[in-house]
Amino acid sequence: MVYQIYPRSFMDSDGDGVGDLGGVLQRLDHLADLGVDVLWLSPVYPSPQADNGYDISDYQGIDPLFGTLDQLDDLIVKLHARGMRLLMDLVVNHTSDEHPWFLESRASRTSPKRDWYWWRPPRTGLAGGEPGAEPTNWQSFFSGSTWEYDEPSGEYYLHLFDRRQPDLNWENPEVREAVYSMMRWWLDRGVDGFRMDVINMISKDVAADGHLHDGPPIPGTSLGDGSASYLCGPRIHEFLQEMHREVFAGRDAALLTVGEMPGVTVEEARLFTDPTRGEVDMVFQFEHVALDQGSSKWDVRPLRMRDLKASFGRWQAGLADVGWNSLYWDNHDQPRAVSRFGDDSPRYRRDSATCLATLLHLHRGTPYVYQGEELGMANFPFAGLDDFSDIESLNHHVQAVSAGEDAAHVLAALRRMSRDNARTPVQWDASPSAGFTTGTPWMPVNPDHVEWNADAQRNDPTSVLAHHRRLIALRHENAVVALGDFHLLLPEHDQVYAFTRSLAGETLVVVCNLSRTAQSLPDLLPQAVDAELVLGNLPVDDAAVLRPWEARVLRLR
Ligand code: ISL
Repeated sequence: MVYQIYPRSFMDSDGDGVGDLGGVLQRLDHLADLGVDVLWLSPVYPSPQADNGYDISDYQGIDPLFGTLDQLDDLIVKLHARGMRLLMDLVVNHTSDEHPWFLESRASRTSPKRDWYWWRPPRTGLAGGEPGAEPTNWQSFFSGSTWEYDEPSGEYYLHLFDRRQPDLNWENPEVREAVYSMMRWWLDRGVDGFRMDVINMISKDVAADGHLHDGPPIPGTSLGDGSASYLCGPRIHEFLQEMHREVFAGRDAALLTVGEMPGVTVEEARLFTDPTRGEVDMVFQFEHVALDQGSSKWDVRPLRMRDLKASFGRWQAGLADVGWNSLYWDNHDQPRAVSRFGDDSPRYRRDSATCLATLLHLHRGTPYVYQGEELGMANFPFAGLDDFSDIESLNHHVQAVSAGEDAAHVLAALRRMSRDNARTPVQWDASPSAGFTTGTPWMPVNPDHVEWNADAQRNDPTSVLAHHRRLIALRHENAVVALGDFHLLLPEHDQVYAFTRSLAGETLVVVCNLSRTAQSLPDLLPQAVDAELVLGNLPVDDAAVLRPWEARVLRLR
């Protein structure tokens, strides 16, 4: 399994309130105890931190905020000594607007690096900066147009995310070679692979004359949806195959790559992860984290269990013979799973966190655990707008309120969906700063840390932490968990999520009650009633009754 560290919120070693590499080094025992195989480290490179490091100004260094290159080297050595591997975050769809490449590109229309980014003149007949003069109507992920006007040169540059994150032009072979050479440099240093940020956005659908196409209008705005022009664009497979050849070929076959791919379909994922094609090992898909959303992530809807089953079920089936799934509930961009898919009321928080974990870890694929998920960390009780820090949340608030949305309604959506929910400090102990820092934490610690923390759980066999340890060990020790075929049961049931995993004559039945209502097992799965209990999240008093949020892994006799 892969454990994700968002360094600024993991552990602070120098008291400045921001987590750092020294902090990661101090907490290696926690990772080893859990059974982590691979550590994915979110960006630690020099960055103005407009998007907490996803805006990189130097790909080959460490931001002093996080420490030094020596510490990174030390981390590689210490992880390897404990049998763990390190994945770095590769953010190459865009750079920071303070990256020297962009500064040079911006300097003049004739700069040798002008073509390293997407520069375009204003729309014909309109003056630069005038509303509607943007080269395309695309809406950016972080609100507003994807185009920023550069007064001195009279042209716009493209940014799918914030204006401080200009998109690199992958059409230019020099850009690609610069990226590959940087990747080789990290591999030569000993890192074991990359998690590739929005990697399915690097190829844009551009006409031979350089023209980019408008997208369909987005209702209620003057903007359009440009995603058809940049999600899995025309050259995406070519670029990833080239990267594979130029960077990974001939190196250790154990190197690992995972491509983050918003909007990727199962059919595309089969191509991306087919080992014979030489692209990436697995992708992060977004289908299951969009099931509780309407027109946007801020339009929160109730999740229907059968939709979740249908979605996971299709991905399991789609990548059964070719390719490989990555499995996640949480990461630094998602609200906390126990609050979102589980039940974070005091009565059911522990049970639902362990139930969700069982469900995820028993699927076929590589499970990802995001820091704090193994402790059952929950969403933050945001009081007001001042408590938010994330660029996406703040930009959305400005835009939504200025478009006339009710401020209280916008705030309510932020509370549930803001990425800040995932970014509060990891709760190590019950002390005032949760053992995260001796200073003032950059984001407030969740007040529930007095009860919910690693210290309280480490030696408690019933804890969320102990349950994660057991799930991870179960996969390590059982080939059927790692490799068995997946078969969905009860597809129409709205509370019980059940499936089998089978390999070489052995069959496990996994049954999870994702509700507060007790369920009768004989009515649902008679074959499971007298099966052998391999792992459960609650003590079983009555084999016939699945209690609220109970999960069982059973072996058919
Ligand atoms: O967070 C999201 C949900 O609203 C997505 O739009 C998210 O921005 C998208 O999944 C891409 O995420 C990645 O790239 C972003 C960065 O802000 C995210 O933290 C990163 O995971 C830009 O680099």
